[in-house]
Amino acid sequence: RQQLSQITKFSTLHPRPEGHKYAYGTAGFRLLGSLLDSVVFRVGLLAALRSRKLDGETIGVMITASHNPPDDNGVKLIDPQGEMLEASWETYATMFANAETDDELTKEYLAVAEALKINLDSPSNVVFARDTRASGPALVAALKDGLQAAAADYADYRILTTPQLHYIVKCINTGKTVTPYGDPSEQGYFDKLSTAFKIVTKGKAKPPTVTVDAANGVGGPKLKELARCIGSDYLDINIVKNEIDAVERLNFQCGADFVKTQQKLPVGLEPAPFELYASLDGDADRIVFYYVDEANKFHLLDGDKIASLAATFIRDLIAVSGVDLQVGVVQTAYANGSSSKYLTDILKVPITVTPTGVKHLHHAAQLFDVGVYFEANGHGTVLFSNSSMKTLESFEAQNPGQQDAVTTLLSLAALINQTVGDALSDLLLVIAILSHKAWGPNEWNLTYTDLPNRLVRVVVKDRTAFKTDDAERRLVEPKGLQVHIDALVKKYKSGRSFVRASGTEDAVRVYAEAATRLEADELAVKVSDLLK
Ligand code: NG1
Ligand code: ZN
Repeated sequence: RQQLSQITKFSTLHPRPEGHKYAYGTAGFRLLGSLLDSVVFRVGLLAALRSRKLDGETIGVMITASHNPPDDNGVKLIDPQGEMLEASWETYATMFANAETDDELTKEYLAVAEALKINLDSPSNVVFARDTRASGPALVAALKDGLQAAAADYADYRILTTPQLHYIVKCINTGKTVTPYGDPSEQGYFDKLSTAFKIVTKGKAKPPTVTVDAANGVGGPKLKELARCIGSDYLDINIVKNEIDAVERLNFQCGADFVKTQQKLPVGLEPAPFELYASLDGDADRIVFYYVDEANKFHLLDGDKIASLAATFIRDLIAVSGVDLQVGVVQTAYANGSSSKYLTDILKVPITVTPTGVKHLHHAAQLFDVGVYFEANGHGTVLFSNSSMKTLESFEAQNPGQQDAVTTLLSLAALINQTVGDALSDLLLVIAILSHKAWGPNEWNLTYTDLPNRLVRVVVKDRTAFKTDDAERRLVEPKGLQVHIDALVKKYKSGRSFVRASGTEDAVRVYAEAATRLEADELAVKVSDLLK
């Protein structure tokens, strides 16, 4: 068939580097940009097949390496409702990427089509975008070759944040339904968020200026445009680390990952006490907040703090409105113990704990009427179920107070990117809540005090030997190790520690928390020593 010979022909232009083993992990394929040409070409083929399997629904392909260094790049697929690629297809992605020859690749393409009864002559639609990395344009060219070889129709959305592309994919696929998600364009995204933000903050004092570290990535110019759409009467944003042309500075000594893992300010930032600061990552799907006090001490407001702020606010609005809906929070083992305790004991909000990886959190959050999920590193969002939306839309308020609360809830559902964690949407959400509460970062931080914690990366001979259960909180293999961890943890007040294999790096991670900084560090070191 013509398509198959095209694939073999185009594939010769994108040879697979010898000896490299690829794997589609929790963040798609991610490695040095120079090793990705053949992978991205092959992802193009897979995206075309995926769309055909779903009757021509539009699939997204995002080229980014998020918080990783500038020379890295990556590629991941977005399913029709803006979710991550369905897990069973990750295997095909890995298989295509590792095919040894052009012929083998073509055979696998045909084999997948046959196994899944995909008609190769049926329509196929794909949209794609990339972040600001230097290797992006060449990888886009490889992707286009893949899409062309597989005879897919495609649209190039050029430079976007990851969550913007998720939004656009969902808009396209819901465009002809009774509940379209929005206009499938970047302007549509800005309009939806800015309109919602203005409704949510209507009648409240103008929020104080927020300084945002954009990690020298795509989030900077996009946030600038979003703020312009909102207007300076409603919002003041000061963007720093916004040199997208200095490609080598992407995520360098700044950005959400740096601030969260180093637990310190972006290099060069000179903060004023008690003012609000935030850092985005390289593709603007993560955000953390922070401030310094009068003694210049740094205080981090991470994903756990965002989750509890959002859960409290939404729970209170639901109570005022009189609507019968339940808010739940989804966390991972990395959530600070104090945050879990605060949610359970003080807020009385139910918590689900899932393994690391956004798709697990997202699915668990879908089981609540309103599900708030955040990884401690600042990736997360809030999901309103379809039935909650219907309940809110048809609710007949008995008084203006109830009406106000319902209007705010509905506007929050529009302000929050429901497809995936979105730093720009989360930024507006936090600002809106703080302005409702007339809080600064210090008041927000005082809701509970984080236990000191330490995350250590340990390189081991074989990380696959580390198997866990109980949402990664307990080791089942290597056998016997968990008993020793338990014995250590018992010696520390408020001690907690767990060990798991990283899904994105060849290492295991040790997390420890305890009542004091000294003890948390000591526990982390002692548990790490058990692994040697
Ligand atoms: P791994 O490498 O599996 O720990 C890291 C982050 C996750 C998530 C993924 C995807 C930590 C401890 N882990 O996973 O939260 O963001 O990368 O990028 O931060
Ligand atoms: Zn990211």
